[in-house]
Amino acid sequence: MFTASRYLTMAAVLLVSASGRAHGVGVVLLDTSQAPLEFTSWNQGWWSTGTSNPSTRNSSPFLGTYFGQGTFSLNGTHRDFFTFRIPQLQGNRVIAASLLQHRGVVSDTIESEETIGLFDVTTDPAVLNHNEGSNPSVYADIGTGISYGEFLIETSGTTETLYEFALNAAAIADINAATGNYFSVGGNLLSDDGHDFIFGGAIHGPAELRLTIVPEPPAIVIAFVLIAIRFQSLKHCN
Ligand SMILES: [Ca+2]
Ligand SMILES: [Ca+2]
Repeated sequence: MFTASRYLTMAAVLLVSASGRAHGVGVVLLDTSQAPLEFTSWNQGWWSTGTSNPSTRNSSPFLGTYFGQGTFSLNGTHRDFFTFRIPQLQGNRVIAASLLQHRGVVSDTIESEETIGLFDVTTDPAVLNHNEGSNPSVYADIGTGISYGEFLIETSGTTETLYEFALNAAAIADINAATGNYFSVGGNLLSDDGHDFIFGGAIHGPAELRLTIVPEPPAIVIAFVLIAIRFQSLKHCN
């Protein structure tokens, strides 16, 4: 006779078996040079309402406000974006994700600590990555919406200093929903007080997205767990 406790034991055995099948936790490392949406440029860049981007080939993830001189300058406030092609995960799911970026050049007047906000992007990835001219609606999208986390960073270091931004549960859910498609993140320098920028000048390689994955439990395991829970609740009712 099957009892609730026996169902629970079977479910537990199957869970162990399932996790052993795919050898536990794995890591997938992606970057913005993969699956380019335009020419040979990386799937990253900036949009601004204060200045017009001269070329969609510009992959600089310049973030914050610049006031310069000259015929062409970057005068204005900038938000940045990153797009990654998420592969099919073949029976796995993402449980953690981090965006990795080098510091690049910062403004002379930047504070020792700044706060960066990362956001969801609903703009089509092809439109997002055609970052030439200006586009107020794209600019709004990449700096607002569903938060993927706020990060207090120290701005000291070198152009090669690597930041790791651990994305929150909302981002992880969107990444899992984007397998086989593009996934984008927008950036906004939340603590910018009119003279701060980061990620300027020499950038040491494309931004990366590091995914931690685990095997999905097979449907039969989920079914056994649900049955076990059902038996347990019936037992408590009797
Ligand atoms: Ca572009
Ligand atoms: Ca948004």
